[in-house]
Amino acid sequence: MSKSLNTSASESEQTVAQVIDTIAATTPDVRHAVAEYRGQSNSVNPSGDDQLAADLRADELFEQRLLDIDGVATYASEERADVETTDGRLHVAMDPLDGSSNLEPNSGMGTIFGVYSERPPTAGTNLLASGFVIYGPITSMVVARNDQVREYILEDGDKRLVDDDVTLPEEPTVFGFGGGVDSWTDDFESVAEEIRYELKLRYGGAMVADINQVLTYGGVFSYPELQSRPEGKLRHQFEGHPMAYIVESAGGRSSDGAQSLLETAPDELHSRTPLYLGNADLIDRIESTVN
Ligand code: AFP
Repeated sequence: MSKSLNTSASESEQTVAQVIDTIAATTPDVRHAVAEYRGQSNSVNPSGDDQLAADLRADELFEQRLLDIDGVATYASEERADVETTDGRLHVAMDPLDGSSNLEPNSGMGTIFGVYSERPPTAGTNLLASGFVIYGPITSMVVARNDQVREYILEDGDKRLVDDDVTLPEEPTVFGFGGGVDSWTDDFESVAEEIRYELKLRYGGAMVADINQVLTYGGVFSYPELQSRPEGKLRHQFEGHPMAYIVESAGGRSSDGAQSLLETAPDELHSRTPLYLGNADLIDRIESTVN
């Protein structure tokens, strides 16, 4: 590798590390926002979902702090229509508060992020790192980078490593399927019915928590193609890609129903995609049924 390529690779690595540390350091303020900004904002996000005041506050906090990092060129978020730009090399795409409809019942929610080498909308193959935070009984963070998945406990925004090699258990135990039986296609319903008898249901309404169940116990999470909505519900760039990168780095598989989600690119910044994530055998099985 030439010297300048070496330098740019190490600068990118440094920026990725700064992004991860900045997101960790912002989590105490996001937790505070979750408690303080519980009401509706009277606005909708670019995908048409109602925005809570906490969604907007979390988005504002991450935008300000991430764009302050020298190497970050753009900030894209589920909560804003356009990509915010400044000078830099890398690009961050986020769901600042995933599962915010869990705020009212005081259930789990989180933050999802991806760091890309190209400006979004872009393919999952351009991810350099991704991760999520869970604001549960404790605050934890899972980060995938350089083919390795690590889990941290966050204390006052500082990371404490608890697992330096998160790997999907070989024997799957849990499943979580979004959308509802009445909305599923016949193909998905048939394979879901089989899996229902093999695994234990875990579905919490926040992808962060449901994916962490799969990483912990093995299994499958899906928000599939729906009869009335072939594109499913979840956002390709903000939720699909980062989670696909984590699950694949942990030894599992991702699919949009036909191929790895990472091989795909959203048509537009806020496009949605059906998604299937988890142990490879289960994803192979679902893919061969729905495709
Ligand atoms: P909210 O952020 O609007 O609560 O949506 C959460 C989410 O995008 C994802 O985290 C969940 O897996 C999924 O939607 C839950 O959708 P359902 O409410 O349709 O089950």
